[in-house]
Amino acid sequence: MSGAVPRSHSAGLTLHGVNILSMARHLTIAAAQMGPVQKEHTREQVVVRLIALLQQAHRMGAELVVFPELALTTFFPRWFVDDISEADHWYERSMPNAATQPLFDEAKRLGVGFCLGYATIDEAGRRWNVQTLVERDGSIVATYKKTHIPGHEHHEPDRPFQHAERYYFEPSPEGFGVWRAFDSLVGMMICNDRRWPETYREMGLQGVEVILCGYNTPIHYVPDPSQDILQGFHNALVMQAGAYQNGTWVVGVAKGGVEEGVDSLGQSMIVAPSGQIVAQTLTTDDEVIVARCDLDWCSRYKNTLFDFERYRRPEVYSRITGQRGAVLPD
Ligand code: CDT
Repeated sequence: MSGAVPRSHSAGLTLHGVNILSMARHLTIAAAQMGPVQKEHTREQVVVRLIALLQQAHRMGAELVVFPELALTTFFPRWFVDDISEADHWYERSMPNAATQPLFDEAKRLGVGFCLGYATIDEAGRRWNVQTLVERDGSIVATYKKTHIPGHEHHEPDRPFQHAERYYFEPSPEGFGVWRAFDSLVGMMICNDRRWPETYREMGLQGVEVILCGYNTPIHYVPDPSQDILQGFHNALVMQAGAYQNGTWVVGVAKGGVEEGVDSLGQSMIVAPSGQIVAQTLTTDDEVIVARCDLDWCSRYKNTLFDFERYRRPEVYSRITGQRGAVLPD
């Protein structure tokens, strides 16, 4: 477990003779990384693993446990099926449901909240890649839908494996919410969202203190394999930058290892508002890391270098929302 308050923060922090540290808000968060989930693994088998991770995180003091993107199944967008209804069995119709109820029950019994990624089909038949945030009392805080859907819409048979997320999921029209939960301000993003600075800024502008992110990142990037060796670097780069530039904690959680022959990144991490990595996984298997997150550390950045109200210049940022692609000068 990482004690995520550096010595320089803890020494001599008194106000009118009271140790400010004892007043500080803390939230102990676990990143519950998963190793692969193979095609033949059932929801019930996966939920047994999730409960074991949850219990381990609880023993390590966690109040909030973050699981990966599409945690209940294998990363099925790696296969293309002409008739999409043949893929319906990868999607949840409700949450909780019979398979996941034991996870909800155990979390409530332990008084631990969690964030779970999965695929869902709603009542209108629309397909989403989502994360649901559950409070320590078992109540559902929110379900976030993935905004940036990477990969391709059509079958690309020349690839060694597909990344057809744009076939299997709609991009969320809802944007990035921030919720009052866990005595904090909590936001969510899913995998590819973490590569986009707008993701963090949208939440930063709502005062976010903790951003939760599950991911499945294949090491091999088919359109440009020169990026393969940089997967770990890019993963850390974007989450550290997003944390620092918005004065927020970021928790990134992988489903890693070799899943159905495709090697995926581990390197789950908990990043402080300073941009420093305070905990990181060492394996690509089921593994829990924990950090005691000082939520008041956020204001050190939000009230100084990144005092948005004082220093931002939205009047000269109109391109950010006014156009999608780059428009080159004449
Ligand atoms: N799941 C997901 O979004 N993965 C993407 C892979 C790269 S796009 C083929 C990611 O951004 O990690």
